[in-house]
Amino acid sequence: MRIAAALFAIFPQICAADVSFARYVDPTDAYGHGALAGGEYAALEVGLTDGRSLRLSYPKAVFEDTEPRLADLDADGEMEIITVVSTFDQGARIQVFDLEESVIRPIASTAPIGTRHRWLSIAGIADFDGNGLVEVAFVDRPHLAKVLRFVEFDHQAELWTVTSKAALEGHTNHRIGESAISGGLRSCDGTPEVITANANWSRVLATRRYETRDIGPYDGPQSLVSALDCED
Ligand SMILES: [Ca+2]
Ligand SMILES: [Ca+2]
Repeated sequence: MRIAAALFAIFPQICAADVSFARYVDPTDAYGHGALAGGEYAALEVGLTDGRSLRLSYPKAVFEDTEPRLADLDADGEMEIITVVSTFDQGARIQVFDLEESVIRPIASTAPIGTRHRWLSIAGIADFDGNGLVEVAFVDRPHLAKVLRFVEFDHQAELWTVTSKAALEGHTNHRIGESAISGGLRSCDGTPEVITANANWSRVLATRRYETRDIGPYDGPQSLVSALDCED
């Protein structure tokens, strides 16, 4: 027992490797959507704090996103990995993974949009309504439906639940064919807000606690950058 305890003290990472980084790898045209330029990947790579790296891929789906996002959704001190997975026949969904004994494990997801070549773009991750649980904000079909959705992730007794908290029409954060997602998360006064453009890219919108307000004209990409910098 003493030896085991001593080894754990010296090499805690052997017993508790955590997520160090995550990235999408292996760009692919297998899905052939092309909405997000350069944004379709065959695999997710997760680096561990002990130096190892793991990979995960799907036979009939791709990662369709700019980058995986790390956030501790259940406040247990370990990062979850938030991704966008697009299946060839059902389109995009938010897919969350964690590490379980150094295996990338899918733990929670939204329902897929339901149609091939229909996408969603993540806008921000925070506790947007202050109830202690984290929501992921995303634009559902930023070129078509343009709905800003908030979904809450809750982890209780080994069970993850995903709950829709709000659906607000008239938002977008991506133009078809661009490689980046525009707007995002800001917190100018301690309350998280999502910055988006309105549906026809003429106004900048700020949404806090599921209420949207118009904060000025959209005069090009700099308008959203300035808003993220709390300059409105
Ligand atoms: Ca966690
Ligand atoms: Ca919340």
